[in-house]
Amino acid sequence: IPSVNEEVDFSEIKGLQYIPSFITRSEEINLIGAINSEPWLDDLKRRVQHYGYKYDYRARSLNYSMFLGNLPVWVYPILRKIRHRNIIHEDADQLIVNEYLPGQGIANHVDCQPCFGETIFSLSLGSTCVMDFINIETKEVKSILLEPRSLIVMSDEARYKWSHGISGRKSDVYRGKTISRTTRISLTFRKVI
Ligand code: AKG
Repeated sequence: IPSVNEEVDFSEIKGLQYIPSFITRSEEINLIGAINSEPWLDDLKRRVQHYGYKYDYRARSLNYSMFLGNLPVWVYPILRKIRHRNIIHEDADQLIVNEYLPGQGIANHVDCQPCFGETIFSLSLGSTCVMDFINIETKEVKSILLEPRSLIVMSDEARYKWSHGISGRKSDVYRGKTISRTTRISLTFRKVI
């Protein structure tokens, strides 16, 4: 299936890589099933699950990162695929699972620089959504459509010079088309340093 993003020149954001159809539909269904059989936390505006090292943002010190246990076995095939496909990565030891209902989003942010390694990757399941990248200096905005089963890799300038976020909307307009959102689950992998 051709990806709508194929024409987007990702070199405009150095270090941004977008891989459509990174997993198959059946892998996606199995992952959603595994995630939904784990307990969700309601401590943010959306439901989340934390695995590996959980960083305590309020304490702002790595002494306060808590080891919650190993990453769950159901993500091992994804981590293996990332290694085998030679995607720039560090071995992730932290996973955040975010669930976005239509209308929910995440504020634009740059992932904490001294806390996490140089590469962050995020796998999308369920719904499409538009992710906005904002250049910290120039304020230039670039938006890309994240499709279900795609993987986005942020390193270099994409990691440090651009913030990323998702507006809390029920639908997105992308290339002149309105695309309704359904429930989206993302898996964001990072290395705690
Ligand atoms: C985060 O958890 O810091 C994210 O940026 C999540 C991004 C996503 O949902 O793909």
